[in-house]
Amino acid sequence: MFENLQPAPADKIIALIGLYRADPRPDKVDLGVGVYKDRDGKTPVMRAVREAEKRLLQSQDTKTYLGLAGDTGFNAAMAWLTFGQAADMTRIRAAQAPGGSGALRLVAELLKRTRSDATIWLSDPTWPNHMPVMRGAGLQIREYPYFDAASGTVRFADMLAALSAAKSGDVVLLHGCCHNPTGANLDTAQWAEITDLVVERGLLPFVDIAYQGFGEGLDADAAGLRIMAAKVPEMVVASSCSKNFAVYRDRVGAAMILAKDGAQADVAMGQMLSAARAMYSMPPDHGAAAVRIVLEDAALRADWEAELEEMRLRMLRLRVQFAEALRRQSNSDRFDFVASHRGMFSRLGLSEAQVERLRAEHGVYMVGDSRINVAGLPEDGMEALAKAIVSVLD
Ligand code: PLP
Ligand code: TYF
Repeated sequence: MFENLQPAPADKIIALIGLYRADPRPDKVDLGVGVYKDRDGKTPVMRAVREAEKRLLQSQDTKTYLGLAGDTGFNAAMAWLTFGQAADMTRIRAAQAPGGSGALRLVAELLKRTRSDATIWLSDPTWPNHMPVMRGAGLQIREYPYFDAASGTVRFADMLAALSAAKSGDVVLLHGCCHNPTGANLDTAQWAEITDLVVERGLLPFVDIAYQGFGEGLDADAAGLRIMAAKVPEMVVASSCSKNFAVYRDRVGAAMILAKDGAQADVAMGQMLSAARAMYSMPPDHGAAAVRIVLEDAALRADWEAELEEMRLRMLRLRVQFAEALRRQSNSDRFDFVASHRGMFSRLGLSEAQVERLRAEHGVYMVGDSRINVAGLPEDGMEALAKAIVSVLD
């Protein structure tokens, strides 16, 4: 039977992990996969998460099933973390999901059940997994322009114009903060404008928030989503704890629904859980239980917020240092946008051939579209890295 299969194309971001590991050069630089790293290149378990895991180990006396929505305490805490204290919780429901990716798929399945011919608009460019996840759920895909590579900024007028052509009932996927792969984000005034547009045209906003706390701070990173939630009749959200709790492999995320009223929220939640049942039944517990313990305990939560803030500030510092080194090495302001971007990523605007040369000649690894993971920038090798980058420019 399998003789009929063709090899599947590799996930280009994940493939970089193996390429980097196999490279024997001691001064190689990993700017590939979007995983936070400290100064030593390590991705440690966060202090509060480790403590929560200890408590879990001591207190957990059963591993019996929890149910399709997973840990209800986790779900409530995630709804508050995302929508904030001002939100109308009577209209919001949250279901634990296997990572942000699982949450994206779960929401997409709900959309498919709601509207079998649903079209979803993705930013061009977007995270490469958005396409297969949405297609996998059977949604039609359209794209809206998002990024101006020359200036490193959002093509907001073009984005608005494209979305003005969307049909009532179409879905618009927005990155809540820290846009992947570009690092260019909407400001709050732009979120307000998009909110007016989706209300006016009857579009459904779908916010993917995978880096809350990595850009401007925990609340600031959710500000756009919250502006929207205060005005729109309905919206859906996929949130990930992979990065901001550093629980990547434990697969922790939440799929959330804001409905017109509590009764519709309950029906939508029931359909979403029925979709979960058809895919994997129940989500994995461990990571979500640890996150719940952190969010419900004032001291652990404060420690988590403090460590997250250290990570955020480190990435900001690296951005400034890198932009300065590139300015010196290139004698130009061409890369200044790196300092004003937010989150883990920036797109440098290099060609695939230039990215390949950096890998082959300098041991510098980045995604083929010239996306860099800012957390991988070498604090003590910034000048050499900037020099290598400038050396492959035309
Ligand atoms: N959405 C975006 C934009 C991402 O970059 C990621 C990657 O981490 C995710 C969602 C979901 O990640 P995970 O499934 O690991 O939580
Ligand atoms: O974009 C990234 O690098 C992260 C991690 O299939 C990631 O979001 C990359 C690819 C993938 C899953 C996660």
